[in-house]
Parts: sequence; C-alpha cells; structure tokens
Amino acid sequence: DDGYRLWLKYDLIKKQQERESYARLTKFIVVNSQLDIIKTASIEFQSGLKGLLGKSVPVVTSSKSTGGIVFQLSLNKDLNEEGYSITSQNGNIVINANTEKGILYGTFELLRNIQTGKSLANISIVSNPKIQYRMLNHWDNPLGTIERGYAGSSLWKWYELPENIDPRYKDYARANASIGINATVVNNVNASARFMTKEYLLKVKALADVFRPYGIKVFLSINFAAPKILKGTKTSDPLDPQVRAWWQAKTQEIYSIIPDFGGYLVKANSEGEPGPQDFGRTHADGANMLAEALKPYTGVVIWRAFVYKPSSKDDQKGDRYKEAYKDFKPLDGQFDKKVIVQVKNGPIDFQPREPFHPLFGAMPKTPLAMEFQITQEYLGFTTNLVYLAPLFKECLESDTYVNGKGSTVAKVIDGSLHDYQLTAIAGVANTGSDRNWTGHFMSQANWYAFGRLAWNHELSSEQIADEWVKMTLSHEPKTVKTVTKLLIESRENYVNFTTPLGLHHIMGQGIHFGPEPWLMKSDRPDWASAYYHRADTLGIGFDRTKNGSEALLLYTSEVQNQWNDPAKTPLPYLLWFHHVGWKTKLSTGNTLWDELCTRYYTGLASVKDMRKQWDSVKPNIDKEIFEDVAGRLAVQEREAIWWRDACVLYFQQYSKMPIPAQFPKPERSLEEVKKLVEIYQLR
Ligand code: BDP
Repeated sequence: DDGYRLWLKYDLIKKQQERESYARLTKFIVVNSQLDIIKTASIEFQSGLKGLLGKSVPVVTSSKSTGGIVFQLSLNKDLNEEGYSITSQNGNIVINANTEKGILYGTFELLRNIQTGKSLANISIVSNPKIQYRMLNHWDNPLGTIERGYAGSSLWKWYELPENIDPRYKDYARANASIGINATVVNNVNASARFMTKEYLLKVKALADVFRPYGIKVFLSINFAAPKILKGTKTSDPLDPQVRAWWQAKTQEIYSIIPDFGGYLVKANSEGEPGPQDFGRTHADGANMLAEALKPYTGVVIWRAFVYKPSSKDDQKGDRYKEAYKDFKPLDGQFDKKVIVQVKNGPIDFQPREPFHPLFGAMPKTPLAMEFQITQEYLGFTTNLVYLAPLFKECLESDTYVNGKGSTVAKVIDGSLHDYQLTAIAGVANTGSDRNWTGHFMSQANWYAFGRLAWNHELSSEQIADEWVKMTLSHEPKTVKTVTKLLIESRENYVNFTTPLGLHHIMGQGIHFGPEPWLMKSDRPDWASAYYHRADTLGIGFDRTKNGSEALLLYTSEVQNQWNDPAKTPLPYLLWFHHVGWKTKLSTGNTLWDELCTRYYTGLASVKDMRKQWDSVKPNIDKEIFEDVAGRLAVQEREAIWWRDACVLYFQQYSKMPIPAQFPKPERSLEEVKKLVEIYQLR
C-alpha cells in the first residue's frame, strides 16, 4: 500500500457476515436529481460499496422496495445549508439535506460509518457544520515549490494547466469533500502577482472546474501591490481611485471566468509583503477596498492578522506577542461586512505549544477566523510523528472569558459568541506531490483531523484518531488501541523533547526542525532564540507580566489570573510568561533545572517507546506503510537526542547545575552539537 488512497481505501470488509449485514441495507440507491454534486455523491457511494462489500449497487430514480439508500433533497429546518440527516425510515436509510452539498457530506458520513464498522440499523444522525468556510491554505508557489511544504512539490502543475488535468486534482477534491472541507486557497500567502493575470486565472479556472462537483470553492492569495506590479496603476494605495477601479475591474474579470470564485486571502505588511500601511493607511482601508470590489459577488476578503513589526530598541515593553493586537484591536468595527480577519492560533508562530492568541475574544465586531498549521513547520517536518488534533483542540477549548466562563475560542470562531455573520477556519496544508500526499504517512491523520474539527470542533481527538486508524490502518482492536494511543501522546512527547515548560521559538533559524537555542542575533531581534528564552545565570523564560512586557495584560482578568503568578501557572505555559529561577521548586517537586532536564530526557525516552509500540503492531499493518513509518521514527529518535543534547548542554552554561544523576550525560559536547546545525545550514 503506497498510502495514495488516504482514508478512502474502501478495501473489502474481511468478515463475510458483516458484509452481508451491510449489503441487506444497501441494495439500491434512489437518486432523483441530475445536479453535479449529487452525481458525485452517488458515484462515490457506488464505488465505496463496490470496494467495501464487493458488490455493485444500482442507482434508481424510485423504488417501492426496502433495504436501500434514499437521497432526499427537501426542506429540513433542523439543517443548515450544508448539514444532513441520516435516518432509518420505512425500511430504507434516508440521507436528507437542504442542498446537494449536504447530500454529499451525508454520503461520506454513511460510508465512514461502514468503514469504521458501525451498525446501520436504526441509524439516526443529524449533523450541521459549525463553521461556514472550512478551508485549506496552500502555500504553493508558481514554480512548484511549497513554502514550508515537506511532501514533495506542489500538486498544481501550473505549466500544464489549463489544458492538461492531472487526475490527482480530483482525488484531492474527493479527500477534502469526505471531511467537509469546502474551500481552498491554491497559492502562497507570499503571493505572486501573476495569479491576477488572465493566463493564470484560466489555469485557476481549470482547477475550480474540477473542485466544483465536490463542493469546493477556490480562493486566491493576492499580492497587495498587484495593480502596480502589473503596471495597471502608479501606486497600490487603497484610497487611490485608480487602484480601487483596478481591483473592481479585476474582480469582475475573475467572476466572468470563475462565477463561484470564493474571494481573496491577503497577507499585507507582514514579513516584507506590501500593504496599505506602505501608504499610511490601515489594514481596514486595504480590506475594505477589496470588499468594495467584491460587493456585487458572493466572495469574501480574508485578511490575515499575522503582522509584527520589530519593536524599537528603546521600547522596554517591546514584544512580538503584542504586535497583531496592537494593529488590529483598534480597528474592530471598521471592517466591511465582507471581511474576515484570519488569526493564527497563537501569538508568535505555530509553535509546538502556544497560549491562544489574545485577539480571540477581543474583536466582537469583526469576524475572526482561525488559522492552524497542518504542515509541520515547527513540529518536526516530515520525520516526526506528531498528531495535531490535541494541539488544535487545546486552542479551541481555551476560555477567553470575554463573556464570562465558557467563552471559548471555538465559540469565537464559530460565531456563536459574538454573533458573527461570517465564520471560517483555515489549515495550512501539508499536501504535496509525494505519492502518499503528506510525506510522513501518519501526517495524513492531521489533514483528516483538521477537516473533522472544522466541521465539528466538539469531536474529541481520540474519536478522530480512532476513526482514522480504522479507515486507513487496521480494525484489529489491539492495533487500533495502540496506534490511537501513539497518536494521542505524540504531540506532548514532541513538546517535551523540543520546547518543554513553555519554551518557544528556540529552533534553528534555517532549520525549523532542529535546535539552535544559542542564536543570539538575527536580522531582526525577534527572529533570535535568545529573544524568547532569555536564559541568564538567574533563570530562564520571558516575563510577560506587568513587570515585564505586559503581553499578559491583553487578556481578560480571569485569563491573567491563570498565568499571572509563576507559582500557579500551569507548567506547560510557565516560561511563556515568567522568568523563573533555576533553583525554583516546581509543582512536580523538582527544581526548574531538574524538571527541564527531566523533560528532555523523558521526551527522548518516549520516542524510544513510540518505536516499540509501533513495532508491536507490525503484524497488522501493511508492510510498506509499516517500514516507512518505522524508518521515520528512527530519524525522530536521532532528532530527539539532538534537541536534548543541544538544549541541556546550552542551558547548563547558565544554570551551572549538574544534569540529574539518574540521566546519562550527553555523549557529545556543545561545540559538536553546534557544528551539526552549521552543517545543516551550509549553502
Ligand atoms: C511563518 C513561515 C513563513 C510564512 C509565515 C506566514 O515561516 O514561511 O510565510 O509564517 O504565515 O510561519 O505568513
């Protein structure tokens, strides 16, 4: 098995009895509509049953008999635009929805029930997506590279489009539809202006045509300076009438080519990208100009809040943590109704663990979207097994307390807290041209989990892992249990051997999968590790309380109370908010130094244990997949040793304390570890 089929394997169910009991309930499919998406659903259902049950199921337009599946498009007040219900009715199983998209999602749900071995007798499911735009963001470049992509090159073959349609585009759309993803941004947020040219719009149209029957809308990232770069205007000032006219004409052109175009995603005035601030305008000015251009159409503007100017040297309280808040919070209420502001889960940048972003809850008048990173930029690239659902859930379940207890981040982004009229969640994709799509086979689970949570953030990490394992690896109970546990624990293990106790951003500048805590200076101060860990002879950690950078003051008092007092701050967040003395006793009974060492050593031990657990399921896993994952786990162990040695030896220079006696000393010197990073960064 090369992993290409993802979780849509549809392999024959092994037990004949089980097959027969499903077959009795799926003798035919009643389909009464010619709509493309309905056709997609019936074809998918037929091919699914053909694989799972080994039989062809006829599609009919009506039937008086029982034991079949009925697609029923009819008004149902309990369902929203994309929701579905699946119920047993008069001897048939009825998938009911208000729209064809609901039927498609219901079909995949029913298939998933069969794939995971659930009984269909008396089935009764009602499901509505909690968020409207459930999107992937591809950071794919026009020449085929992917920014922070680790699974080969881009799926989109721009040079072959629009004439040649790679069959893979359709498989991509199927996989997304199966987990409820309904939008995709096909190009990098660091965007090339060429996507605004007719040549490229025709290529994008070709993709949109493939995705449409799967209920997926295409969006484009734009370069804010496009009108000037493409020589349409002299400036890209959003208040300049010619610039506004350019965007209106361009938007009209786009809709004449792609009538259901989703809209624009914008990275502006961030990491060197152009934006409205270049002209003394605000983010709202920029976003509203685009909203105006989109006014006659259904599209929306998704404006990213990932901005951070380097603070000036004299600013004692300067902290990258506060930058986005500083720029955006004052603009609440100034954005057009068509604008959504997309915020990364944490305030810095997709670290293995971050506190939730302080903007969540702080902008009641502006729809905020969540941006998660599925690609493992800071979580070990493609050689580390890290299941991300627990990371996503941790953020979604964080309580902002803005409207009292229970004001979770999930309720901010699903719109229920502030009554947002638009809601969105985005995941930076981990897909690429590798045959198995995601490089590390187990990273398929992260794509899967993102989609499932985007649909319903109340699902548990365990439930999603259990489904995914059954659909892609094995039904054998011990294997399901072992692999699910492996997945669930993997993220905490990764945090332990890389950035325990609230350390963050100490990875290599050029190698985000490896350690470089000794990086003191960079082109910008807030790109250096020392900026974040602040280790000195007294202790380690970033004081963000009122005595320090004051970033903590951006949260409600309830949140501040959780993190204000170093003695009471939960250990996962400790060094995010406090500079803690090396000898300070922690709740574990250890001194900070001993606890730090313990985490690095037990983190490594846990990787060794992951290898053992994986070995134990070998007999029940496809050989090719088994070997590939086993090989990557071996690399992960090497990398865990690297992180441990680098961090323990480096921080020891400040703590001047011995490594606790129960742990063996690293076999190499700090100088040797530093050399390793140099090798990786050689040109
Ligand atoms: C950082 C990435 C960089 C992205 C940036 C962003 O390192 O490649 O362009 O985020 O989100 O994490 O814009």
